[in-house]
Amino acid sequence: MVKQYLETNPEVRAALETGGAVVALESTIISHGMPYPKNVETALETERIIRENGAVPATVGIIGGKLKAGLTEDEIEHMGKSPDIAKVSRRDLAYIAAKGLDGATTVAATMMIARMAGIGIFATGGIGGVHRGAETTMDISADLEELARTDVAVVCAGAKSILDIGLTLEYLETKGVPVYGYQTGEMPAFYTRESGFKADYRFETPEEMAGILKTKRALGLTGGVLVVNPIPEQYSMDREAITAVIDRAVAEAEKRGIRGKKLTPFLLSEIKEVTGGDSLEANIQLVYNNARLAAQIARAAV
Ligand code: PSU
Ligand code: MN
Repeated sequence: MVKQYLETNPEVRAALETGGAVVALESTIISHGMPYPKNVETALETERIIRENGAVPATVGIIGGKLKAGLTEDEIEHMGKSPDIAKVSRRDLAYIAAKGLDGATTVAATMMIARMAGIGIFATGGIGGVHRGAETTMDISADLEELARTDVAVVCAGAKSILDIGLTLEYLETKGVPVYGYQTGEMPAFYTRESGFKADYRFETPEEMAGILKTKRALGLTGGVLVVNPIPEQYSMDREAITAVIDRAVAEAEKRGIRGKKLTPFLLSEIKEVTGGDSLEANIQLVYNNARLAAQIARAAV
């Protein structure tokens, strides 16, 4: 039984039972995406923003083998501070639960646990996707397959150009995952508002997006939806400068032979080193921006 492993915290459960708005959040971004203590501060502030916008936050992670929909403050601190929390995607879930271990959930695993708990909206920074050079490495994030199969709307700031954004969009199209741009017709590139690639559809208000999600449900269409929300102008980075930094990070990873689940965290930390923290600040601000939009969509959807 799923119940044996899934623990939905009382506040989240109460909101779900009374038809309230809930927004899921991931924990890989805490354990493997940002340094301590900024990671914990950011996670807690993200939860506050969701509350401020009328929804209940549910930060997802695995503690002692329990799949938690809604971590406590102490558990978030633990996720951010402990150096050896496993990065958990779909393939890792059963092992970590069976062994009673701790795990930080990626977009893929967070979508799975959100769905088990009955949460339909999830906010994060950026998704994983098709890595550059995937035509030889076959490095394609399990996040994309999860978007194909699991019925959760993911609000993000697009994808970093550590990925091949064009191929990522092609993959999503093949899998039938729509990309909706909030007040933009562009696919944003995380640190920048533009990528040169198009989103599938543009929407103007949270209510409009909630209406589309309702129609999708009424049609019995399962699978994920990607909502892309560009980083606010005042925090966006210079496209050329960040592209050069990312290119160097990708080359460095290749030189050192870094592959598999270590690749994304390595690239993120390289970028942070080179930009001296500017990229971290941009990352934090775009997460807040996504949390706000996700809470507004969740409220309009109930
Ligand atoms: N991209 C980011 N920041 C992140 C991640 C991706 O800009 O923190 C994390 C997310 O948790 C995402 C995961 O689900 O990395 C993807 O890892 P991989 O490429 O190994 O599937
Ligand atoms: Mn990968």
